[in-house]
Amino acid sequence: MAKLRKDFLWGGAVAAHQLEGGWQDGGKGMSVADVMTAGANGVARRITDGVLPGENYPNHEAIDFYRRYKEDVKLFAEMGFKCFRTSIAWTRIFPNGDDAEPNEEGLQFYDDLFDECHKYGIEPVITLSHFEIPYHLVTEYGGWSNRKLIDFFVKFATTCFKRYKGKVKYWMTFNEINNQTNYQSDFALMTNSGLPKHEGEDMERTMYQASHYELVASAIAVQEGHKVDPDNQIGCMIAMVPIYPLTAKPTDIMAAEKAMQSRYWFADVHANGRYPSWMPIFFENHKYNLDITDEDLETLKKGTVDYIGFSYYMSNCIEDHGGAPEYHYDEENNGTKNPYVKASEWGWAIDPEGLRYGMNWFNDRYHLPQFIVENGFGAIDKVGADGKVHDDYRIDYLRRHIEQMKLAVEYDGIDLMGYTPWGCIDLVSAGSGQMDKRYGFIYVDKNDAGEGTLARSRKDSFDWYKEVIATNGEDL
Ligand code: P53
Repeated sequence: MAKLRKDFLWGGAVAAHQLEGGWQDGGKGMSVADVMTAGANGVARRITDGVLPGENYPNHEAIDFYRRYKEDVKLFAEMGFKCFRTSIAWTRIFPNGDDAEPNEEGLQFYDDLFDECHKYGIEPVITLSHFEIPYHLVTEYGGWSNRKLIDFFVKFATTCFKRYKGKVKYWMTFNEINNQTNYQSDFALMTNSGLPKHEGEDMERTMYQASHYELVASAIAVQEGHKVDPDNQIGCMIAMVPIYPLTAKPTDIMAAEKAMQSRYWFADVHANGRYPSWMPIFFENHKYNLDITDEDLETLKKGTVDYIGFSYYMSNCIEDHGGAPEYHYDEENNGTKNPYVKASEWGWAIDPEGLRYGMNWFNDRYHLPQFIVENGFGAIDKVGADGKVHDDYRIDYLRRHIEQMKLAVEYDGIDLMGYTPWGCIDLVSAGSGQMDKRYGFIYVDKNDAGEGTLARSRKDSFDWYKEVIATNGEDL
């Protein structure tokens, strides 16, 4: 029976904009995350027209990792982290996105952070674009609807590959690039692609165009990254939310299959280097007339990824919605409740087997190593009378997912590089902007109202995860 690799990358994951704060420090420019207000459970974040007085922007301070990272990395080391996944805020390196020269102070910050990680033998795992596009690229260029973004991104990526050569080996290009399948969502369009919604614009078409430019940019970055250092491992990052058929009715099966195609074609392009066969037909039937050149298609072929990085939180479910023969997928409205699984307070279906299913699904299609770069349980934590958070519900969620992850390795033969649970330290929720939706092993004293000392403390899950790592996943 196969086992987890000896050098399995246990760690934790975050993104720059959700924990750093210091939104104007060290020459940083404004990103799309800086114009998003705090929402609540069930209340969407608003995207404002620039930073407006009187609004609450939780990412501006976040948990002040920008100043406290040494203390935090020390706690990660205490848990035995082998790796730490974060992103490089594009706006620390190129404050406006189209600057001629990078910002030295921003580059230095990540040098210092990576040095601090290596001090403890912690390998940085870096996402280049994680929901934090320079806001200037949105207002001046229309975000990723503009082909010029390819050059800006490639310049950013190449600057990072060169600067951090020898310090960073594991990279990913675009975080959860397939979230924008939900083109009806202002949040998904803005965070993935810096696309504001315009009245009368077919946002589905715009989403396909923007995604194409991103995939071309990713393919160029992969090639550049390999040129700078052939040891670089550069992956994609896909949000794996399996979509199951509600019943065995053949049209439910077909609706689910087509929904999976609509959500995961991004991975096909990243890994196979070409569009799947249904897509040119889909574009033609919808008269999309996209800007996809022959040269682009060549680039996609040459820039395939080294591994499949993915997040896994939940599964989804669908029934035939009368869409035959195309089965056009509307992510916002086509989902249905799966009667066999319970959901979190935020309505996210808790489905550990879905993780194993997703891993098999990727493996059958791409035959590449995989890296689970996000998984976790967002919950309201209560500090006990003893001053500690007793988060047995989080331990339970993670334990059940790690069990399934191990089965995928042991029985299904999947080559798994590592596992980095999301929000290893409490941080600002991407979807809701809340602080009180927590994922961490480390508690941060700050609430939705922004009150608290920002002090860090260990939850019960901290000690549990430390043991999991120490035994390479044997002691759960
Ligand atoms: P939050 C939606 C569905 C699945 C994953 O999410 C998602 C989202 C966007 O909200 O995002 C990823 O904070 C993302 C992280 C994010 C994390 O999941 O809404 O890569 O930035 O924080 C958890 O609870």
